[in-house]
Amino acid sequence: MTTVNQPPRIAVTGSAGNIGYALIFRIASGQMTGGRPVILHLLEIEPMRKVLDAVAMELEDCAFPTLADCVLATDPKPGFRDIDIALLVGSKPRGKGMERKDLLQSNGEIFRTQGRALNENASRDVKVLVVGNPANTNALIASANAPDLDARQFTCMTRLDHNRGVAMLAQRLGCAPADIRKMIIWGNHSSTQFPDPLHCEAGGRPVKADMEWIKETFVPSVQQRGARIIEARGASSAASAASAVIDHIRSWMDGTPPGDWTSAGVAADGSYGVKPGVMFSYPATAANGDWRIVQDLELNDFERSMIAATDKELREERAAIENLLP
Ligand code: NAX
Repeated sequence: MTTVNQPPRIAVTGSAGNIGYALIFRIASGQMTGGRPVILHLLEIEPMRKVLDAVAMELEDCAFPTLADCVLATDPKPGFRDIDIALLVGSKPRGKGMERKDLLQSNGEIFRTQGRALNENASRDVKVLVVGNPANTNALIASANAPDLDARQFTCMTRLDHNRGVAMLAQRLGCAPADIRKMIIWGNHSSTQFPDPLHCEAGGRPVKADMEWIKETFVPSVQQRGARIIEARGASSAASAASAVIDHIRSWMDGTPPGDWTSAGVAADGSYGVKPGVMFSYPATAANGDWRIVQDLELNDFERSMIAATDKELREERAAIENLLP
């Protein structure tokens, strides 16, 4: 296990991929750790080994004073040894003619293997963020296959969706993103997610709800933003996803600011009528390295129906991978 004086060990799977390439240089330069040194564990699959070697060469060439060491691995067992933070980004893209349930199965198997490897090899305090899609269900699988780790150590990423919501609302109101507080992404990181601006404040004042704009423009725009990027760029979001990974981990480690929360996919605990058994994105605060779901928000019928729809999809995903849960 890493001791207090040693740099944290941060593992990134899919290090040679699109998001990996946008992420690891930022981590190596200290942006995830507030300028403190880090040890990177870069994981890939064997066919990508040469590309991974090239990424490692580029890292060397940056001569970052904050990069204390770099470990390369294609096997998660040695790759996850003593790690403090696991960023599970790598997964398979949806192939031609592949059904969503086939993708759930084949990616689920990756996360079962990685959950077991984390259970056996990672630091007992490891913090896990699943980015690879379907992120919520992959996080559920990894957590379920790591019985010696607490389910609270596993999260999935909806921070990119959260940031997209903040940016769009700020644009609509003509203010800066930093003026917006209390955005919420509920549910699955998929097109059923519910970006909810109904509790937002701008410059410390509640934002007046324009239900028509929220229903017709805001919600579908946030839900479809990833697809729009793919359409325009010919590849999925990478730099903004990497930025959201940094934001999620910094919130988790450093805590969320007073008077605000963020969105994070955590194990459902019955809050807001979502029964345990899925990883669900909630409004959440972080303190002392632990997430807490924001309680007692008043929800209207529209919010309740949107939350129920995304919950339903997560139950269906769970049913499709039940065989991967011990
Ligand atoms: P890429 O296909 O560019 O990279 C994925 C990398 O993962 C590849 O290099 C691949 O070799 C590697 N990989 C596959 N299986 C692995 C394994 N078992 N161990 C280690 N590495 C493995 O995809 P990229 O654009 O980087 O996206 C990565 C994942 O993030 C995708 O599943 C994508 O859908 C998901 N996203 C999730 C987001 C979120 O907000 N949760 C937003 C961005 C992104 O769409």
